[in-house]
Amino acid sequence: MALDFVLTRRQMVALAAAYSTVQTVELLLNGRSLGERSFDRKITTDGREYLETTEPTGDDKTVTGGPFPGSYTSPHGSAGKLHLTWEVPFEPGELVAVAKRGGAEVARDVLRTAGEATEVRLSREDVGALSFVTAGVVDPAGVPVPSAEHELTFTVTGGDLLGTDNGKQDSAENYRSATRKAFGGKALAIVPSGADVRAAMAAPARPSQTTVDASYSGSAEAVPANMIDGDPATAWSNHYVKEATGLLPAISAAHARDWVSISWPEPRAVEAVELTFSVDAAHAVPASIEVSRWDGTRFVPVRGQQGDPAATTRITFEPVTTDRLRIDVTSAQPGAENGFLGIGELRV
Ligand SMILES: [Ca+2]
Repeated sequence: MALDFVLTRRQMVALAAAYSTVQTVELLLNGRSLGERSFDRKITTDGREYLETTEPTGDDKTVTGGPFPGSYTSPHGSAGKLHLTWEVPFEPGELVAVAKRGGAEVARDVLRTAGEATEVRLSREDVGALSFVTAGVVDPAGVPVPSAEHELTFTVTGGDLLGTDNGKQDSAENYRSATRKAFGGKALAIVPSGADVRAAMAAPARPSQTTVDASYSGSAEAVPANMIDGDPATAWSNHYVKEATGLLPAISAAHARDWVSISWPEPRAVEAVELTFSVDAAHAVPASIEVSRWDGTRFVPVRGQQGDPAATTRITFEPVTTDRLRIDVTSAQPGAENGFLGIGELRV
């Protein structure tokens, strides 16, 4: 029995996936049931039973016939997924998956919203002459912080450090260095079994100037920095066009929502943001704008927000003292080719 989650957290909507060898799983968010989902029982071509949902997956355009055109065909002409999914509006707290057989719980897995990264916890697995020591960044309650990218430094006594890694495929860090950035909140040190390992976490560098970020950028030319370069002609944008491949058709479908954020080196009082949105064949003014401030642990919506979405708009709110704001924007035409969002300038 194995149960796990994949959580794509985009602050507002989480996609929870449960992988299970049990047919039925119930998902609960802060104690509220989000419903049960079940696999169907299917048979492989060599006669063995396995679990799969029955639904179009849209992952193979070369399939033009049968009951699920456009989807990879599983044995005996069906299609489906090997995991169960729920789309969950984001709220901080606890997400629990309960696997059930005949209505009785047989396994559960829990994901909790992490707070501020404050310490490193080590776990080790001995394999023959080697120890694989995993360093995990956690919050004060011990909850893993999957977004942590702190630099970790390993100190080894009673043996030599043999190597470090973090699972990031495009990392250019040296595998023999004692210092490694966390990826997904984790890094790994390999040492001779019996060696003692400690790990220290460097505080993330405070930005020395105003910085900006975004949940997603559609291309290398449309980066968040374009929002604060003083040039209205350059913009951050979530517009993308995925070229067609052998299996998948070209895709250019606007996200339902994205966010941008802005941070300063020191907290300051703010009471308004000014935004200029891109309006052209691909971009439209957003359907909604929501401003949140960082309270030291999480983003919370500002109070008294006023101002309607427009090509150039000023959003005001009750004054707050903060070092970070986030602006959530939703598309007026989600899924369409002309519902993308672009911000030329963001002024606070
Ligand atoms: Ca600009």
